[in-house]
Amino acid sequence: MIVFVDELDGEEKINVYQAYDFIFGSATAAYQIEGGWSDDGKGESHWDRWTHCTPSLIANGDNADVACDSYHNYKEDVALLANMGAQFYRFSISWPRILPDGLVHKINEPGVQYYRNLISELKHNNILPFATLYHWDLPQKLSELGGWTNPWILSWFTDYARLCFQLFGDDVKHWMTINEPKQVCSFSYGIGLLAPGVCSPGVGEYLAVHNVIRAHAEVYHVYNKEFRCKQGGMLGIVVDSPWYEPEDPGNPDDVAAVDSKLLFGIGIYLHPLVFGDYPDVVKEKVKRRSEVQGFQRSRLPEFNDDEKLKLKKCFDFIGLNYYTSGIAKGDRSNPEGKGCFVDCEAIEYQAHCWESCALFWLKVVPKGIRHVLKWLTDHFERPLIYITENGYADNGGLEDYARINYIKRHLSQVKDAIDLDNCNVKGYAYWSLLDNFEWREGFRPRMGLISVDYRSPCRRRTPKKSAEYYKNVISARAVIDDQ
Ligand code: PSG
Repeated sequence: MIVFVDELDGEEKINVYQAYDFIFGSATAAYQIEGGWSDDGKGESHWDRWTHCTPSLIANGDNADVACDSYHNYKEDVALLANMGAQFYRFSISWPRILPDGLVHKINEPGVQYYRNLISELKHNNILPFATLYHWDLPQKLSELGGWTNPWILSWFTDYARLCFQLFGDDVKHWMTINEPKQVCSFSYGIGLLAPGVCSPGVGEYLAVHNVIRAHAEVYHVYNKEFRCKQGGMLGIVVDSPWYEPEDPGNPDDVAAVDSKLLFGIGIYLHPLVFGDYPDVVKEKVKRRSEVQGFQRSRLPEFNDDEKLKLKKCFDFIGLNYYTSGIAKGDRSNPEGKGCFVDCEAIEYQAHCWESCALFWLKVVPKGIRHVLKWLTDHFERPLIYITENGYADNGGLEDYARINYIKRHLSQVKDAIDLDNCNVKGYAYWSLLDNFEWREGFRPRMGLISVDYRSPCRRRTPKKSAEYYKNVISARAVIDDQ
């Protein structure tokens, strides 16, 4: 049994926000659970458009029009969280539910009310709300204008964020701007596998990167200037990455490939937000390759001097989503670039011997979470980190012992990262509270602690064995081995 100690006591336990030194919770995202896709004046998101217009790109032709119907069942969701003893709930706010066409001139009051209700329900149950502003459901109208590749997104996103702080900031003390910029930039605008499906590797991809970073920074400064004093919360960004093992640890090219993968996947966002500019390795590689390809200048845009100053130290915490690991191999034989991260001069694959599950890309490699935490700690001045996602997919069923095993093994690596590597990790959210719409994979992979019956009109929820296990972990504040 490994215990997560509660270091604060006595006087310091002033209110629920400070009561725990390490908190346990669970996570979801609006599009994946809410449903009510056009209810009460909600606007269309680019995921609504993508699933409706190209169902052939989604497993089974699924869409999230109804999903878990959390738009109507949020009270039950909160009751299930409360029953597990969850200390925080990471959910996301749907931008088009609040602003149907993405802009602040038209606010959808029922959408606002939905989040007010959800947040007050959480509050009544002593569960901290952790709100993500952008978990991929961009208003369709803004998507048509280029979405994250249009620099105007800086003001669109900032206006939306400011509104959320005004509306919910008295109760929400943990804000996350963008979920997984790597998926947003490299998948949505690079290889085109997520909505809106733009295929522009190394071009549109970097425009999105540049805008995501600057938009996050704008929002951080708005929070600092207008809200921090009176609301006293924190604001972070959520990154995701596998850990990578070098194919041949004795080959310097493979060892460098590990760093290159991590720099293109997360360093490209976090390095500017800590030090004010892209990592040198990233700038050099993109410049060299752009020149070889006949571009007059690097495909990676540059920050001007004002921006460089403004970007430095631009978050209070990092959210880390960790699921799996890969093997990296140096590869310069790819001058045109293909696949994800066209310029990183490395390829990746997964080992056959790693335990697999119901999602093809998710192999179970628990020690990777400790390595990523250590990498973040070493590269970004020992940041405060919350694990904002970590989870396992199966094909359904309530006796989910493989999920229990996954949680147990990852949590004990997190504990080692804290105790042995001096990482500043303060919380863990299991992905996901509920079985939900798993993007391109539709409803087939089941990742919830709670099972959802999609055939029942009310989307009946039933806790799995893992929910019981997690409840015991939370109450013992310990990784329990005997289950
Ligand atoms: C995250 C990490 C990887 C792939 C996909 C994601 N990876 O390491 O290869 S997406 C992420 C997302 C959430 C998903 C969940 C499971 O934030 O919405 O449902 O992971 O795919």
